[in-house]
Amino acid sequence: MNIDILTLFPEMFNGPFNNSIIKRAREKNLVQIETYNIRDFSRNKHRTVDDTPYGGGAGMVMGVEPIFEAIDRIKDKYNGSTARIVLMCPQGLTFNQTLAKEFAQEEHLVFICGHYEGIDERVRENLVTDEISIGDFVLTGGEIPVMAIVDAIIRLIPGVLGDLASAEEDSFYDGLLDYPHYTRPREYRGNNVPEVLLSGHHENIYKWRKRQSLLRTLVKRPDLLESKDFTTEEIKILKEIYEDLKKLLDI
Ligand code: 4G0
Repeated sequence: MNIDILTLFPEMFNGPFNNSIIKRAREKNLVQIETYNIRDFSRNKHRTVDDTPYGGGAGMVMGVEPIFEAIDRIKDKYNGSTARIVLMCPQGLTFNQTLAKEFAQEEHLVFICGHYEGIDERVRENLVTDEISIGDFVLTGGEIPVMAIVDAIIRLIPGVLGDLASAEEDSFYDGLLDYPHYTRPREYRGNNVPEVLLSGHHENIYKWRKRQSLLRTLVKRPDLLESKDFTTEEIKILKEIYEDLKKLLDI
């Protein structure tokens, strides 16, 4: 996969994209990431990329020319790429794992990191295919959202995580929260590891984990269950949870 990022601060990406799993994915050529400094596409003497808004008002607006020319450069490089062009902004569609999976199927993605109070509307009208947000809050720029989204996408590219890890994840908690994890020691300051995990009984362990995932999701994020397709096994465990609760609450 090719990922191109338009930003005023390319150095910001050095840390996140040159460490750990993303670093390894790049070394293995599973993903090529390139940053472009929007300022390099400014044609004026002071290399500015923003200007005062038509119609007046406070603040500055990111201009059209540098962004169009940067996109031209990228399209040339891939000789007329049909890449999705994603603008990071708080008004966008909220990013989630479903979108991460969708983007992970693409061969080429372009991200535009906006700044200032706004961006000339003609960028949206002519270039942008997707407006994406990472949540209902405002940051100083789109860089940190791009880091988060690119990380979420890259870990889904085949070969980036261990095949075992990714396959397990897909089947086990599709739309559920993770179950609790423990490692040695089996007792720490009076806190014990659940007995079932020490039993070596794989079927019981599997069922305990599934139940924990379902319980956690029910308690912490019930909204996730509304759009989930339950397996027959999950429905069985949910009914057991329901019966246990009835007994507990005497109803
Ligand atoms: C306001 C994304 C702010 C408008 C970007 C960009 C938060 C997010 C910014 C724009 C951001 C998020 C119109 C490009 C930059 N803050 N929640 N700040 N435009 O994902």
